[in-house]
Amino acid sequence: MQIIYSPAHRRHAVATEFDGVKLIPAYEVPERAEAVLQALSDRRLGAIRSPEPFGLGPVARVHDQALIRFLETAFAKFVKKHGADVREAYPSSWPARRLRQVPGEDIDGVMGYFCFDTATPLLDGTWTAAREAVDCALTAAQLVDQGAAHAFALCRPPGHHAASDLYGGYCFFNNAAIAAQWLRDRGRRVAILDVDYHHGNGTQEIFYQRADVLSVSIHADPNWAFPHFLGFADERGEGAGEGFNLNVPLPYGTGWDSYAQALDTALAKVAAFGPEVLVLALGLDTFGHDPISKFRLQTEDYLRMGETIGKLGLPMVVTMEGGYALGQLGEITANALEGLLTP
Ligand code: Q9C
Ligand code: ZN
Repeated sequence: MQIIYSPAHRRHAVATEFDGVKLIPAYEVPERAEAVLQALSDRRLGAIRSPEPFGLGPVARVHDQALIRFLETAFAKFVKKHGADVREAYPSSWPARRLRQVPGEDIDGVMGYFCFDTATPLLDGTWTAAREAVDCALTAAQLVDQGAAHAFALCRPPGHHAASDLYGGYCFFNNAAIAAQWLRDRGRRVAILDVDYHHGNGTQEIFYQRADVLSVSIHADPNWAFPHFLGFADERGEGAGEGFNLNVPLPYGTGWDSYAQALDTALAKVAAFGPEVLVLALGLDTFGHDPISKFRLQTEDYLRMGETIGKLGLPMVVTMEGGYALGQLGEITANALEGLLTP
């Protein structure tokens, strides 16, 4: 399995201390990708290569031009307004219920318009890092399009919370959706399976009205988990897309036995769709020791998860999504990929 990695992800790094004082903990940190790279290389899971540049064309197939332009220019505008010592740009207010849904012209209004949470700062290097993460996903898609059985895009920042014109949940561009659309544009029949602990709200929104891409997500029930406002079981797609979205929300404390049942349900839906390629949005935050999550999967369970998904026998583009247990993230990612490769 080829592994696509770019060191550009390091350009997106939030400050963890200020004047020697520790700040509130950051979770989506560069050490994540480095830990995964190290484990995949130690376990000899495949050759590690750099992404090819695909430009913004494939990004614009999924994201609105306004969001793309915003992400390219927002940090500079924020610094211009708030001062050169600012390192992280966050929104300060949002067009919530009963407010007008217009971005306006002030950067603070525009931030709130495009961003849906307080966990996703824009930094000086975010644009570069996010673009390279997309290129990793597209390079993986191209390898699979050219006949590879599997390719793993070590994307950072992750992508599945990013919708056509919204970013958040540590995500800027939806790497998996962009890869899926790129494959569609080459005539491939594509399904997306998202096993990140959090609902893939961005991916769902992007394909919600379409019957040509199946979107399936297994995740913590939004009644008590992020992203809170999407990911319920009754969201099944709309219009032509009715029946082409499946959400499998799971209870607090879910362990492997119930997870395995949910996975069977999800895989049956994927198999019935009859895809030629599966895009697997691989989040590793279902792990029992993940610092922000409440499922109880164990280290060995990822071998079984990989094996179960691998049994579909489909070519697979795998994108890295969440997973924050730095000490074990490399091992569980390697387990999932090794499981996928098990015949
Ligand atoms: N106490 C992904 O896994 N909320 N995103 C964090 C921490 C945001 C997760 C709350 C979670 C975003 C890709
Ligand atoms: Zn997640």
